[in-house]
Amino acid sequence: MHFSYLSLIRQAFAGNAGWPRQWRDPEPKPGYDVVIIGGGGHGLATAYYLAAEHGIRNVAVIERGWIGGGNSGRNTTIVRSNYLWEESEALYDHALDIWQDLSQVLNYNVMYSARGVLMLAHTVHDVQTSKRHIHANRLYGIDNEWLSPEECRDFCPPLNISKDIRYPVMGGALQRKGGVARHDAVVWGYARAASGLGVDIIQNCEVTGIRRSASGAVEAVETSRGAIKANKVGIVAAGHSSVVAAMAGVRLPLESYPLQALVSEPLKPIIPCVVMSNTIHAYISQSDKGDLVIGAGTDQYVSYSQTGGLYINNHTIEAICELFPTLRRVRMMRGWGGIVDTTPDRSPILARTPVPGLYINCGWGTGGFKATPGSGHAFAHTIARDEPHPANAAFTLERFRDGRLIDEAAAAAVAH
Ligand code: FAD
Ligand code: PYC
Repeated sequence: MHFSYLSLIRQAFAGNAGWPRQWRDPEPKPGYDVVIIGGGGHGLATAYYLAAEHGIRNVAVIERGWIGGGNSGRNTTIVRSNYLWEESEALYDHALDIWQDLSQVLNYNVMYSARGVLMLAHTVHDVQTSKRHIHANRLYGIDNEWLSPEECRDFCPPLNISKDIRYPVMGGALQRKGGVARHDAVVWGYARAASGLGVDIIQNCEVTGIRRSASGAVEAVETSRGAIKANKVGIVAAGHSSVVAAMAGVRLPLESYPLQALVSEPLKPIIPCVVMSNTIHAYISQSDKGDLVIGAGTDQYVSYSQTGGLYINNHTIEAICELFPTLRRVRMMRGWGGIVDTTPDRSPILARTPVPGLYINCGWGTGGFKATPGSGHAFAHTIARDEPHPANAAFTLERFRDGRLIDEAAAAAVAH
């Protein structure tokens, strides 16, 4: 991509053959050192760190639609690192460290805002698991603290803590360093910085096959714009990872589910932080434009539909109105779905595969946005050196064979 003031408009018309030459996506070269399949935040961050930190600039990011058109541009932008197990704490905190000065590093305002993530507890079980998380996080040096119902209300004044609602608030776990960032800015920031270092970003180009040599190693990708040779290939195609990996004969333990979100009309500032509730399946924050950004749990059934079931949004809105009665008359403007791929232990796979030269970054399920910088950083290391970075060493494919699972179902914070 070549970026200019009109980049926003051009992204909306990513089939840009009619645009002046300097605005068009590059034609794919016959071959690259590394081809990244998928132009979401994780794929673009990987390309950026390959170029910026490993000096590997002969890189292409192949995107079948437009960059950021997948989950990266569809999520509710929540950033936090309050996961349960040390392996995850290391990975998500690695990302949180990078978020701190990402805007300066990319010279692009990604609007990271550490306004605090408050995860509510509504049952005795919630209280116990939240406190377990808090203790585990503090032992690891991650900030997380328990708030009483009144302290929750003081932190987020519109929150209803009355005792007569269906699931009264019994307290909450607050990670002050958590917050939000602007999802499309993250994509554009990484894309512009990678492009500036020589990475080719090729939109409207679908990968349809992965070719292997007689020795079994990866040698090329087949695309809707012809074959492109590649010494190494990284699959970063959330929601469709298993379909793409199958092109190289690799089976992945993934299921794909729709996950939905919706936004309201813009309002004056009213929700000062992020509030999440796994028990009643809803989470909310307010964007800097003023829209309330609301998300749901996953659909009950596997599907590739980017709409999702209507009942999910009704249920979510009911839950939000119970927690925030003052929002009852707010109008919702838009809703959408994304396809998330989930592993059996709800932790990602970020690793080499049994196919030489083929690497996989997938399985982030409902929670990969927050990981974008850390994931790209660690995945670039894995591809460049053919060995994992310490932050992703445990997130192998083999853990499902060996039973070394990293069970984060409770920490996913979104109902599955
Ligand atoms: P994507 O952005 O989906 O990029 C993958 C790309 O691969 C796509 O652009 C796709 O077009 C491309 N692709 C697929 N197949 C091919 C092919 N054959 N050839 C070429 N390209 C291909 N996470 C959080 O941490 N916090 C949140 O608040 C949060 N909220 C969410 C809310 C919703 C509604 C959804 C759907 C997800 C949410 N997530 C959240 C999860 C998060 O969005 C994802 O984990 C993350 O964005 C994944 O990024 P990615 O770059 O891997 O994938
Ligand atoms: O992982 O924090 C998260 C999240 C929020 C909404 C969807 N995922």
